[in-house]
Amino acid sequence: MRSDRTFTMIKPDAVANGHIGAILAKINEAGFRIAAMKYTKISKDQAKKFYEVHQERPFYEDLTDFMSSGAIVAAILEKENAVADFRKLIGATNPAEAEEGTIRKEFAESMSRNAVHGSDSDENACIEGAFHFSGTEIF
Ligand code: IDP
Repeated sequence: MRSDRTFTMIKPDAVANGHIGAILAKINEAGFRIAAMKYTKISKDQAKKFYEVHQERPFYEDLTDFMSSGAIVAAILEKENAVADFRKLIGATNPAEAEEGTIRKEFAESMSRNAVHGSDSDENACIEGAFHFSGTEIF
């Protein structure tokens, strides 16, 4: 299992609010290389599959409605220690608890509309990357 890749999505709130460029700048400044990227939209069924692990949680319907409500940017990012370093860069799930300088502190609207996704393990980074990209789309 490689540890130098993570998977991210710029979520519909941040896209609609015009933050794609600023968020990508922060990602680049933090030393991540973009290995794959697409501007896309996921269906409700794809969102349900992607967030399957949360299916028993009370926010599952709202989360999957939201994630399928508008365009997103999906990307695979490369850097040593990618998963942990990217989680640090995005900050806590709840932007009210996110540290200064993190992406969620700066761009998230709320706990549910929190601007970005970042994989939580090397295994999930691999699964989530494969959810959006085929081998020939990763450079
Ligand atoms: P993470 O994105 O920081 O890893 P997770 O616990 O994996 O957080 O939750 C996935 C996503 O579900 C969060 O990013 C957020 O959009 C949403 N979410 C998590 N907990 C809540 C909640 O208590 N209320 C509403 N939405 C939530």
